[in-house]
Amino acid sequence: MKDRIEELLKEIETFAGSAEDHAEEFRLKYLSRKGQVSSLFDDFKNVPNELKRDVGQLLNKLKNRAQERWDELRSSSASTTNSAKFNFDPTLPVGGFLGSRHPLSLVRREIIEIFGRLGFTVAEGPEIEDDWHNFTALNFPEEHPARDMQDTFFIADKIALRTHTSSVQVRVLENTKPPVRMLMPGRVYRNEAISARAHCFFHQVEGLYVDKNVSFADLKQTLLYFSREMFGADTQIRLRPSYFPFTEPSAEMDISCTICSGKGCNVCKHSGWVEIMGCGMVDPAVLQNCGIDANVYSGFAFGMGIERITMLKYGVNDLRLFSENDVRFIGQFRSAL
Ligand code: 2U9
Repeated sequence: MKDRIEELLKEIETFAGSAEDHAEEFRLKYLSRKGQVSSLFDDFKNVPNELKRDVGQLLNKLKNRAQERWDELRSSSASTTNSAKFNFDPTLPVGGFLGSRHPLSLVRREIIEIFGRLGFTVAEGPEIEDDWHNFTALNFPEEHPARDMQDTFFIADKIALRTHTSSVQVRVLENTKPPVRMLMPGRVYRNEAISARAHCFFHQVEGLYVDKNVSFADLKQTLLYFSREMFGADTQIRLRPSYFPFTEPSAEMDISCTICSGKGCNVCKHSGWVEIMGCGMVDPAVLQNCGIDANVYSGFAFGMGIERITMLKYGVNDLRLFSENDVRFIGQFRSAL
């Protein structure tokens, strides 16, 4: 019997079944109720008493080793079956679609990078704002429509989702002695019905430069530089008078149409110009509200929607695409930035 056990110990080490499922074939042959190991246990009762100790030890060794071999065969056959089933080779290098940055992130980074070359740094602030930072410090009169529930998402009395990142500029000015040269990127909220041209949230970048002797000419030159870096060296700008509570004088800035270069097309409604941002000199009352002496300092500010810049730069015609996360859309944007 000892010889038979030794033989089986060797055999199970080199077991190579012929069936597709080697582990099951092994179990049936050695470990099942009618298998060879079990039948040796049945024969054990016939072993003479003086040999029982030695044979018993050897038989237990065979049983344990057979059990181990079965486990080994089961795990190796599981991995081959899975690989074959899913045609998956985990050793292959990663390829195909690795993901991409969201177009709004790309454009936000590019805006920050361009103004960064002019010395602008980035500041961020809370999306839930109080009335002072979002409206009052910025010269919004009590009866201004933006303070209305129909335009702004109020959370509590005099607490709302910010409607612009100008509130961050107020916070910066309250806490910083000029010179201040900063960009405020961030998400803002307005109570609007969602359509191809409007959304209840969008993204802005606002800019602020406050120092002694800052002039409208500085503003104009800064925005010309930005426009040409962003849309190409041939880009022209024009400023049209406008009104904002927080700037005086105020203007809206157009660039020569990115699609037809000013010749006239559907995007520019045949005018040759498209509006990209608002701007102006910071109203002295706003500087005073923030604790800055308007007799010593002056400043300019501007604000733009990142969605609008992205739509013009990449020819996107529906605002909703930016928040749907459809990879057929966002996967088209690749950049080193
Ligand atoms: C302070 C002083 C001045 C920020 C400015 C604009 C003009 C502007 C809009 C453009 C399109 C917002 O995204 S949009 O709807 N913004 O036209 N924003 S000047 O002026 C400030 C801000 C803060 C303390």
